[in-house]
Amino acid sequence: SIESSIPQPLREKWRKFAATEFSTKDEFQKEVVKHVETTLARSLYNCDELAAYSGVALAFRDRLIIDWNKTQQAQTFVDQKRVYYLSLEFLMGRTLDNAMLNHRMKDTAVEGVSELGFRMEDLIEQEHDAALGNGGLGRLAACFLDSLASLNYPAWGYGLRYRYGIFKQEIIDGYQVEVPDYWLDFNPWEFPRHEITVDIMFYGYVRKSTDENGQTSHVWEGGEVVQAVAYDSPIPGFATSTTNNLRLWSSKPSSGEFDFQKFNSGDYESSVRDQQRAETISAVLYPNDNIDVGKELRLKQQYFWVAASLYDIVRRFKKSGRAWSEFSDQVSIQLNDTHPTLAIVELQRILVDKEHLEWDEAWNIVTQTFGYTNHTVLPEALEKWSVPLVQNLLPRHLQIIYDTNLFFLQSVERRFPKDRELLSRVSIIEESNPQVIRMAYLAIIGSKKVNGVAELHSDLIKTTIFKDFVTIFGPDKFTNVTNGVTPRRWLHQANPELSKLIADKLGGFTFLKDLTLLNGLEKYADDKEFQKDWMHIKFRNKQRLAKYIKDTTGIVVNPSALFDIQVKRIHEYKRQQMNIFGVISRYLAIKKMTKEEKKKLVPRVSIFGGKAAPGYWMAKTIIRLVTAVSEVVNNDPDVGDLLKVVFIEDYNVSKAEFLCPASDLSEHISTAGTEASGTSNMKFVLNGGLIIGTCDGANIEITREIGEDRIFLFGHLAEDVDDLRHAHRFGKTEMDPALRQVCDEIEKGTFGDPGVFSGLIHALTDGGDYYLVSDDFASYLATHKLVDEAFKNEEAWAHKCIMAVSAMGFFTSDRAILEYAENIWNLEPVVVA
Ligand code: T68
Repeated sequence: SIESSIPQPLREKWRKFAATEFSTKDEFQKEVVKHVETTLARSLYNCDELAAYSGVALAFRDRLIIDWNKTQQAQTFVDQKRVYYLSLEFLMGRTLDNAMLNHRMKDTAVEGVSELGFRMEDLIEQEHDAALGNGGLGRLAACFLDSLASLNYPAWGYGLRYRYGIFKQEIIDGYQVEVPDYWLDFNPWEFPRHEITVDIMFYGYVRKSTDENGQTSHVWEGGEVVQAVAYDSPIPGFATSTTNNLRLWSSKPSSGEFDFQKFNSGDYESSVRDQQRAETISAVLYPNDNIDVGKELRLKQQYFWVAASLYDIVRRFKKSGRAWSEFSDQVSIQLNDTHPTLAIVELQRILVDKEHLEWDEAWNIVTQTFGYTNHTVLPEALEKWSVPLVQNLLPRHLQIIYDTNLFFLQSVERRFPKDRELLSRVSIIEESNPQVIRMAYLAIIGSKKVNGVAELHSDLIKTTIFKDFVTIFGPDKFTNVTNGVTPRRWLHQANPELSKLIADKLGGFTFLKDLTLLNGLEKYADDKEFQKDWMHIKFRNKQRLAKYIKDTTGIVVNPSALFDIQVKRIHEYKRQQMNIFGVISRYLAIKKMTKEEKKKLVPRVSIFGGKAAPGYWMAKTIIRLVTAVSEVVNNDPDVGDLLKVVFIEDYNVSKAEFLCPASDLSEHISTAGTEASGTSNMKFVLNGGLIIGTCDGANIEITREIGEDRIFLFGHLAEDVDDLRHAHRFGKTEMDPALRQVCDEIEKGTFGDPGVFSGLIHALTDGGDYYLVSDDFASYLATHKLVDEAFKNEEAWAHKCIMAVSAMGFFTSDRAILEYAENIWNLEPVVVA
């Protein structure tokens, strides 16, 4: 039974006056006006768009809360297994539009708002993106939360409540400039739970203590204590009452720590310094994607978040009164990459040091509870923490890691006697100077299952970086769950017209919950009327983007041109440099064309967007080259409409929502074997665009589903990469001639001071062309020619796009979550009445 503070006889009153959800336009409007007038203390005389947005958001928030309370009560009551998704990043974007759509109330709200004197599009724009993530990994976590709720799974997300999310990007004189993203001014979607706090310790020392029975245990004490405060956000499912919880932790000085003695005795400054030191922990998201920097504050963030979350999870489990042996029947914890790996150590510490279980019994529970998802094979991204750093910050955890390693290596030694090489290869501790802890190895050893995020990637981790662990644990511990994206946000919300057109053909919006139903579109792929409607929607989405480009950059682009988009974090492995080199090559070709030749050319708009990590000099240089090329090309009268180059400032989730529907072609062109999955490839195809891409990540499975004729693949295969790199290292290669021309042009100063770009050129030559731009360049250009040819035939193009969308059912995050639930978590849904 659920505990209640209200005695039984008095509960009737509560039930009689229980909050109810608005369901008509009138009721909605009444709620909005009430919130504007009371919650916000405004009136019809001073209600601007922000106030109107706030009123609408608060009205929907009330609906969310009612469902949220119901869900939490129902889930507690049935007391089934829950999954906890631990992620340092949740890239949620905006909430209002998603809440309206998931509650199937947007049409009502649009009309209601319009009668109150506002346009819903304008109100939606008032909301700040919740940008607590870098890129794919953080957005995946957000899509998974949407699917978990939509499929009625009892699930909580746990993360950090950063005061500053990913920085805002400004482009000044062609260069990226970072501006802090303070997003908490007005955030109606979060609920501070000041009563839910956890004290977290750092530093200190470990003391052995012996009790009256002669049992020894470890006591960690004498450290500095920081308090974690919970902030909760409701996560509504689509067309269901299930509303799950995202709990983010914020740091503040623990009540004992903020020193009132100092404060009163005049040492005000140092008392404020203590406060700031505590608050620093959750102050800012590290802005790096696919790179490990190893800073102490990052380690503090990780432990702070993991310890608070585990305390919370264990507290909830203990309330159920079950035996420890049932823990992993009630709890699954998924580790989103290695960032939360300390959770493995922390649970072992709680069970052994606090709950006094035997080591082996505790370790059994731990290894039945965790699952680890790997998102990268790039060596520079694999987390390693320096032993002295951990020794100082988390002395007891280091002991547990050493013991874990010892027991693990002993078991390996028993099974593979005398293979000293193997032991040193799989040791959690790398014998470098200083020694470092290989977090991925710890995550594998402490988890029940390990998964990659696309087939190729899951194969690669088994045959390269984690090969030895497949030998040791057997192949069944390693599995694949190909990523997916939520079709609610990435089709229905981002592209309402296309969603409606599809629903008209398929007889309703059920496809949003069972995306395989899209295959019902196949039979309309040849239908000329349907093709026309389809392409018309694409055109309108391109017009909207053209207007945005004009308004924000002044560049005028022709919406009939082929829109070629590459938007994602800027990284050498993603090869935006190859894209811009290709653009330069096209520019040089146009400069040489006759009038007649120009007439036959398909006009193009090359659109780039994405953030560079602030310390990633090469990535910043790539941005500078794109902006430099755009200045030259866009102003060259020889070129006119045939080629425009645009850099979209500050790419984020809400911009992705209008970019994905507006592409004819998008670029997913990483060096084979480097992009674990990619998820924007899925979003672009789902919105009726084609892709040009390498045989990498999920591109391979997309090809398998939609068919080779509906994707433009090029370049070398992952299996060739080692040999090609080897050839470069030993100087056995010549640069591709077209690429040579591009480099010459840059070096001539056509795009401004060539010194600025020397790093990029250098990477291709003396740098050994690690990302194989030269090797893939000819095939890249040839494939772009095929794209141009294909685009000339509008009907054939429309046919390809429709056929591709009809085969995208596999790439919903619902399918991914079902696979996790069945193969990894053993989780059952809970239906809320
Ligand atoms: C991405 N990883 C993969 N990492 O690159 C992408 N890294 O292929 C995949 O589709 C996606 O994960 C989802 O699986 C990232 O986004 C990071 O952002 C990151 C953040 C911190 C440290 C390291």
